[in-house]
Amino acid sequence: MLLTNLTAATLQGGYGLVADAAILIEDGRIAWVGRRADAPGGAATDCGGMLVTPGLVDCHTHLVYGGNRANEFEQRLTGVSYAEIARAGGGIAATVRATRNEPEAALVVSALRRLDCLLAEGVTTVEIKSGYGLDRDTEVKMLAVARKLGQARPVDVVTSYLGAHALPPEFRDNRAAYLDLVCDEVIPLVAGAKLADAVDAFCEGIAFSVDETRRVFAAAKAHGLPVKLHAEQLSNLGGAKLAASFKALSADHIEYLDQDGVDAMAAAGTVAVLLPGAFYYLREKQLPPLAALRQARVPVAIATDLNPGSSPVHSLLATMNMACVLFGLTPEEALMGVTANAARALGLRDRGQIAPGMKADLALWAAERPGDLAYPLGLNPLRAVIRNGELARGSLS
Ligand code: DI6
Ligand code: FE
Repeated sequence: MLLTNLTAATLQGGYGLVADAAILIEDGRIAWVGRRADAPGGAATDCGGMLVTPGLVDCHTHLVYGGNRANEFEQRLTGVSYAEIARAGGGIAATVRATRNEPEAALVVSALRRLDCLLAEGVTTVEIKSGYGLDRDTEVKMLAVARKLGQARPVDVVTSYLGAHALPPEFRDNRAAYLDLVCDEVIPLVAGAKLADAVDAFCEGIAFSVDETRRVFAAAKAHGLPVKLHAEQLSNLGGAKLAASFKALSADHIEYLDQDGVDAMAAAGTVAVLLPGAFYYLREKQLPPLAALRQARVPVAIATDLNPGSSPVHSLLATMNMACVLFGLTPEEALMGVTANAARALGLRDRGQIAPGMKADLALWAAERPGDLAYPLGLNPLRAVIRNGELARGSLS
């Protein structure tokens, strides 16, 4: 397939713009990209001047879950805090109860509705975490649902086991026994069954300590799984530094990250994943240290964090806009954050750029320039998606 009459944002070193571009696709991969005038011959598909980018990558979601927490959104707006709701048995614990009670088929149906919102905006790779089951069987159920989503839709699903998300109520008086379950039983199981591609944890005062997280990471490494971490979201515990010491793929949230943490991430090649949706919903004030991350050349990705509590955000385009308006990213950084750097945050070196040898996952937009993607809110300029070299959505003309 030879695509012509495109403006290509290749994401090679920034936007990597090629005007009047052509792209040759062979066997599901990009075979060639460049100026149309230099393109190889053969039958061409005229794309009518559309903008083409790599397919988008949402590298941090919790989109498989049971129930609904709109009631908590209403409560918070009458002055009850996120922490008070959690102490009263709501919050993550409420979603855990609902997720345990829902059959797998029902979880697939509700998750597909959320996933379809992302796909409608050009997402071709999505990461999905467990962490709302906490017991072995419900965690396995969540990861199995995530795998099924990838068979039901034209999207690559990458999974993370997030057993260390919250302490389940049945272990209230025995934290060590819960970590035994996570490390000695569930990690070996989900690694062996290839249900999880990575292991995540929530390192925070209200969740797990640095020492507890270290134990989880050691078990992950022992079973050959890479790690990533919810770190420095509400306070600075030094989680990102620990993550970097395990060569983590990413440290996520990181509003409270300090210079020590930035330097450790830079040295380890750990990606900074910013989640402006959670910052927005929780009306946080502490901004992530963007200047220090830029200075240290830490790659920055952004993601929806789609979850029922702190970030019921179903739009990666809106997330790009929030990253610009709330965190001060440039539209170019925002686009890098949902393509090249998001792929890197998942350890995937075969996507996120339009370059020879890369997977032919492309999003085509009715837009003149790549800066148009982060600029509006609520406008979806997507016209077509190509996945593995085949048209998966929309039309090319
Ligand atoms: N950090 C978050 O913001 C979410 N999980 C996490 O570790 C919150 C998830 C929820 O409130 O359900
Ligand atoms: Fe999260």
